[in-house]
Amino acid sequence: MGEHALYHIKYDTPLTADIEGIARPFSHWVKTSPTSKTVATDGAAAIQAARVAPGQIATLILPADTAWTEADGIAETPETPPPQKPANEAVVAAAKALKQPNSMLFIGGRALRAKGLELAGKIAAKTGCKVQGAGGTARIERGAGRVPVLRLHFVVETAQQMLKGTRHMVLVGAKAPAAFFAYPGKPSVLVPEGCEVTTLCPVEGDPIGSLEALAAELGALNEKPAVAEAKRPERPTGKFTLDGLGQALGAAMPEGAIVIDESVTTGRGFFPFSVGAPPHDWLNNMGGSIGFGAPVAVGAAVACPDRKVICMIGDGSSMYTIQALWTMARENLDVCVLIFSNRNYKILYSQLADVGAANPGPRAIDMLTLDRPTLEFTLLAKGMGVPGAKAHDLDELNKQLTYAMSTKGPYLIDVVM
Ligand SMILES: Cc1ncc(C[n+]2csc(CCOP(=O)(O)OP(=O)(O)O)c2C)c(N)n1
Repeated sequence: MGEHALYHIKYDTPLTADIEGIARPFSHWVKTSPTSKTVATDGAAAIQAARVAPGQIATLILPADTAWTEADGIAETPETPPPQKPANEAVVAAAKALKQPNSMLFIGGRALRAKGLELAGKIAAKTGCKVQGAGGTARIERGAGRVPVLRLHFVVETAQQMLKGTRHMVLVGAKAPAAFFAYPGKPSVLVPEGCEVTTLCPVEGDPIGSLEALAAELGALNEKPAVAEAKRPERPTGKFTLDGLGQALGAAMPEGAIVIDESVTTGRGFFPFSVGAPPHDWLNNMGGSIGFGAPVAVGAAVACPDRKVICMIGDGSSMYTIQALWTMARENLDVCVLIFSNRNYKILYSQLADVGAANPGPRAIDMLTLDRPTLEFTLLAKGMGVPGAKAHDLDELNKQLTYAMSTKGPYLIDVVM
């Protein structure tokens, strides 16, 4: 991150600010490198900090004059301390818990990559435990041949239903499940009453090493995990339904697709329709602030130019970072952007009801609608150099998806719901 030359700060010119203070809430590691001589070693330390499990944000602030004064040369990046392996007692305790009836392996972080899921699948095959994904999942490797997993639902009652009856929960790379928000009369803690929780691996631990140790302790390493078979849904037809949208996606996504999911209320039930699609990655927002989808799609497409990126965004969320379309055009990134135009901040209606505001008045409703004027996403895209089209029903969407999947470069589909 840039900063004025430090000798310039006392003149209080524009852009003078407490930059460390701004960066700190979003960073695990913050440092201002005072001179060009320290930039290399501080840069190496920042890389080391960023590599600490499960992945950290390191912010290195560089005063302007570090760019125009002599440096000392390249510094070696120190080894990153490896994440802690679980103690043997923790492995034994987790194995004991999972051997009980109604047990659950609750996983997050790197446990959701193919290798972690395979180990979780072996453990489930051996013990009969349920495998449940956390609610916040940065990246899941899924599709045909992989062990399928569901994310814990955002809605409290649905999440409780998913966890119901669990008596023993073992955490690997995840915190004990808690509701996203507090609501009057609803629990913050989602762990069922009387359920015993065992932490095998904390979020900053080593999920793969932990699952390996657990599988070995259980004698599960040679088990055959239940994997998703290769199977796509039929192409749906007719009017839009949420399931139909999931089917259209499951029918169209190519092997190696990177799906960015900021679909908010629209895509919550999409997983079953792509469980047997060719292997792909599914990226979700770990934070909760909207606007993550389009910039993450840019990053994914730059990182993986040979893979199709499918970026699903709610119409409300899309408006926070819509300028990413211009970057997609400028860099000719292979991204298919799907905007779900339900003309509302739909999730906020249920949030309002959940805090007890059952009958919102016209002014409240007005703050949740996105219809006056109607957002013309194909025109916005065109203005930023991205071609696109509207889809008014599932048949049009199938056609648009077929076209977008068979051509390279950015393309936007406005799903007019
Ligand atoms: C930066 C930021 N601003 C505001 C919010 C509050 N918020 C959460 S979801 C949401 C609306 C999302 O609307 P949309 O993307 O259209 O999806 P829908 O709810 O209609 O499915 C808002 C405003 C937030 N989480 N982050």
